Amino acid sequence: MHGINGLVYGNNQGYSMRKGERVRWPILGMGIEADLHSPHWHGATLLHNGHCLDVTEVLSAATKTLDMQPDVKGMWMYHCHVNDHIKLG
Ligand SMILES: [Cu+2]
Repeated sequence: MHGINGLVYGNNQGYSMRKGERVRWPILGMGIEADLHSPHWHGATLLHNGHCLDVTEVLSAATKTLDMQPDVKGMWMYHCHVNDHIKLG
């Protein structure tokens, strides 16, 4: 199983934020050396070490801190792009 904030199979109820709000995303990868994750934020971009992105990679036992300031309203998907993580929840 693969989860976000400990929740699997689409049980995460989502995150809410306001347009223009400064949001910090701490990312932590867990698992074995084969567990690479590629979180993807639809609808907004983030800054990491001066680079603008909407998808990144995170290895097991690695962390990243990304900053977001949403500039549009809406409901956006957030998920991992690794195929078996999508299929297994
Ligand atoms: Cu993943």
